[in-house]
Amino acid sequence: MNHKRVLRLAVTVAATSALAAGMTMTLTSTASAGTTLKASAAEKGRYFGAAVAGQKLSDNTYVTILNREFNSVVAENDMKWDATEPQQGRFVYTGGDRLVSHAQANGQSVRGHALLWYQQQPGWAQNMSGSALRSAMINHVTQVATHFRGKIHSWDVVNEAFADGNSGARRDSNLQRTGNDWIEAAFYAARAADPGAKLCYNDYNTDGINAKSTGIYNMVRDFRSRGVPIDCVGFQSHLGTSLASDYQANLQRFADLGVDVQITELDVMSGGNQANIFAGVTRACMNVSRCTGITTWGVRDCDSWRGSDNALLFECSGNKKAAYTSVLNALNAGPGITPSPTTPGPTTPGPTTPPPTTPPPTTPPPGPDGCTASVSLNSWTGGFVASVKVTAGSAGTNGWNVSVTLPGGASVTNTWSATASGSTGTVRFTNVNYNGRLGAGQVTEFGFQGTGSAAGVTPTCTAS
Ligand code: G2I
Repeated sequence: MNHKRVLRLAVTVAATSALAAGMTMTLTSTASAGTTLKASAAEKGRYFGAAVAGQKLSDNTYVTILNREFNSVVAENDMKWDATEPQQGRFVYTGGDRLVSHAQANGQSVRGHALLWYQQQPGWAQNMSGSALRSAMINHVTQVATHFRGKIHSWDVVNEAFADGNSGARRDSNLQRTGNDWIEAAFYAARAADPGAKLCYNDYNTDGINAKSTGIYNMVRDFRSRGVPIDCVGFQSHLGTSLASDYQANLQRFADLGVDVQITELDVMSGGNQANIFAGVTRACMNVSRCTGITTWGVRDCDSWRGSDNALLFECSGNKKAAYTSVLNALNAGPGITPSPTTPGPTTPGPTTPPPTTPPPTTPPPGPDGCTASVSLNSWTGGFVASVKVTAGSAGTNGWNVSVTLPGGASVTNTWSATASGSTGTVRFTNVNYNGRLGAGQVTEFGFQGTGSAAGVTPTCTAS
């Protein structure tokens, strides 16, 4: 088969799968000859990223490679729970902010890693359980995602929540013991805090169709069917000396659920096969139209958590390895995509809100003067997160406030994108300076978190 035919075939496969996933895209069918990972990936509509350890940003060899080759970064450790909330309620963003500044100055997008993980929890959280931990973890998600709002391309909202082995079940952890709905509660809170970020579930040992990846697949399918706001799945891909033959098929089955897939922590054991495995992963991503980018977990071999495995694309000296060339060639040979602009994730009500009894009209009638508000609740025993949608009527608004009467015993503990007055009984939420002025029919969202139950609350909206 000649080269052109291979390319045409691959393009057809990508186009078919994208259409199956209901996505519009433009195909670029020409082979390219980019000379850096980021240029070659960008020509094909993807990003190429690296995990960055904060202290390496003062190493010249490292930074030179990072900025020349990568157009996406992720904090190897600086955005984890132990780094960002070392004491409960005391947030430290120094490392994360430094990485975001570096990225902004160098045209790199930022993956956020990781809002909730059973490892790298601060001591205070490790010692918590039950509804206290549930509130603390949702607050953590809300605070951190709010701090970085607008700056994160994709968040790993939940990392490594599934068990290894054949069970296909959740991993036991203090987070899991707060109730099986902890993952969806985290996704709702992250969506409310940063509506523009893609929200991902991220895990390892998911490099093919196996019990663990199938457990995750079933969760994602369930989330999509119920409108839980998940946009992407991360496949860490810490790999050994072989690549599962169904690696690409596994990515594709997730993509077919309507989520993006990303290779999030790629590194490969050195040895005879390293370059081939790196190329195989890259080809698989290129052949799946919803595979939007690849991140290696570090830059040079000596930056890697895998130490003597020499698992990355550059030698310590900065020299490119054979694996680098094989990845670059696979990027250049791959079919291109121009994904349609970021589609907002589902905004359907949370799990405790009953479904509407009549389907919404396709063309909404003109709104009334003033404004309307609707609430979607995510509740668990002892607490809730409420996302409130404010819609301006036909005259638009200069400002708005929304009143909510909470049942006895319920109390608001945290609010975002609005200012609350009161915390129990009737609580009044007023716009903040950037979301008060709405055009006719325009929508904005704010949220609040609380203890107790908010079941059945009905918000009323007043415009000014
Ligand atoms: O374990 C490899 C990765 C698996 N997936 C999730 C990733 O977040 C994880 O990354 C690794 C980092 O590469 C390590 O650098 O996660 C480890 C645990 O958070 C990181 O190791 C930690 C050490 O455990 C700490 O003792 C150390 O203070 O790195 C810290 C900073 O060097």
